[in-house]
Amino acid sequence: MARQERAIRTRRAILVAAAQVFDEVGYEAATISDVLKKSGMTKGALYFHFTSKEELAQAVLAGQVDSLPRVPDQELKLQQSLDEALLLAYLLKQDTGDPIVQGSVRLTVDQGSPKDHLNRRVPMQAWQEHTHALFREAKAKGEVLPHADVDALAKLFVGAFTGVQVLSRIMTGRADLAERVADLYRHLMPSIAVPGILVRLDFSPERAARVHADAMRLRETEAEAEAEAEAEAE
Ligand code: XVR
Repeated sequence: MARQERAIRTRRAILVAAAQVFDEVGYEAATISDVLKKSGMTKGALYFHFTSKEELAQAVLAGQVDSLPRVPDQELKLQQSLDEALLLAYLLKQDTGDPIVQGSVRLTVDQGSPKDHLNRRVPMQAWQEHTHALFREAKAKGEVLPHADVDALAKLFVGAFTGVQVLSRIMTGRADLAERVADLYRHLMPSIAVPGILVRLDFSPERAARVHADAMRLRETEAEAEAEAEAEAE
């Protein structure tokens, strides 16, 4: 294995372990030695990639949006946006979910203290931009009501998602998150979608597991294609 590839894997293993530790005990209580224990890496390897707990947390936060698998493209961009929300809900679920996503979201929504110097705006900014871009695409395709302000709506959706996520975690340990997210979209979409598109959207919470399975399959196919291209290049 090329040295560079090994370094990328080591860095990723450390980040996964850090996200798990942050999710379990929160930022304040987490220690580098917890991360070392969980990752099985050496101190030297960790400090080669990250110089402090703060840097680890910032890297986990920065990777929040990019660490998510892509959902399959949909003809309706508003359905694709709904699918992304359902996928995120699924990945946040305690047992079936993804530890990096859970850990980074905990870091994001924990209020923390100004002394921790964590920049929680980084992932939220990325979500706003990502959601805005998808809404803009939907608008260009004629899915969106002409007077709708897609920038304001993107911010509203990110804020509302965060709100139902926190509430669902408190009330049910996120067991009902997919349902809450489906409800959210059912109620907000009429402010964005033109009527002809609205009736074609699938809001069922059961869709979350299907979107997740499809996204994982897509990720595997892409990884295989990448490995093949690499083998050919050698
Ligand atoms: O932007 C998002 C979607 O487009 C749905 C609206 C999700 C934003 C999630 C923000 C994240 C940070 C804390 O979730 C939290 O609870 C996919």
